[in-house]
Amino acid sequence: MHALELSPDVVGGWLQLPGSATAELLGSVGFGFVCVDQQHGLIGDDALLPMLQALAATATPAVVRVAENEPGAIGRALDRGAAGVIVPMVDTAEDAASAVSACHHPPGGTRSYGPTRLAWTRTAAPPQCIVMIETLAAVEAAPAIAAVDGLDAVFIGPWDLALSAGVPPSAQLDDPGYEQLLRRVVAACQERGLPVGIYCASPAHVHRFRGLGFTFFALMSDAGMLHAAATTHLAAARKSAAANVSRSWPFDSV
Ligand code: 3PY
Ligand code: MG
Repeated sequence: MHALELSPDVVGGWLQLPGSATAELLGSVGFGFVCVDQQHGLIGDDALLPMLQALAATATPAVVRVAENEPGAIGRALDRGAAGVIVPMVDTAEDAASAVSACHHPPGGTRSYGPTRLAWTRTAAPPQCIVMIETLAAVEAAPAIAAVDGLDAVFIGPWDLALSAGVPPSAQLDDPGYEQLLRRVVAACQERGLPVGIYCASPAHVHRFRGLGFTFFALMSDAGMLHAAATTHLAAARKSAAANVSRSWPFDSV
C-alpha cells in the first residue's frame, strides 16, 4: 500500500470494472493514483481486496470511492487497505465532518478498530478523506465544507452537479453559469489551501479544468476508455475507413 499524495496537477485513473488485471493494468501506466469506484463501478467488497492488492504491487496509491457516506462502507475500504476514500454526495459541513470522523480511530474520529489487512501490510500514513461536492446545495456550502477540520481534499462530480444545476453534461466545457459553480468551489478550497479535484471525461476536460484552478484530476474510467477505444478501433477497421488508417500504427503498438 502506498500513501496518497495529491500534489499539484496529479492525474489519476478510475476503475469501474471488477478484476485485479484491469487494476494492475491501470496501476502500471503512470497515474498518480487509481480510484476503485464502488459507487457506480461494478465492484463489490469481495472484488475490492484483490484490486487493492494488484494496485499495491504496482506501487500506485489506491483510493476507493465508497458507495455512500456511511461509516461501515468507509471502514471496510480502509480495512482492506485503501490509502483514502472519496465520499460521494456530501452536501453540508456536517456530512463532511461525519466522513472525516469515519476515517479515523478515536480520539480523532469514530472509526471502529479492526485493521485486518493493515495489520500485516503495516501502512503508516493516515487515510485521506476526500469529499465530493456534486449538488447546488454543496456548492452553497463549499466554504463551510472546505473549513472542516481534518478534511484532506474536495472532489467534484461534474455530472451530478450538472444534473443538480439543470444543465446538460456538455455544460462542463462551455457553460458560463456552470463554470461559475466550479470557480466557487475552487475558490473555497484555495482559501483553505485544500487540494481540489474533479472527474474528467476526456483529456480535453482535464485541460479545461486545469485552467479553472483544479489541482488534481481523475481521467476517465476503465470502462469509458475501453468503450471509446473499441468504438474507435472498430470504426477504423471497417472497409469504408481503410483509406484513413495509418499503416504503421497497428505494428507499433504490439
Ligand atoms: C459525477 O460526475 O457526478 C461523478 O460522480 C463522477 O464520477
Ligand atoms: Mg456523482
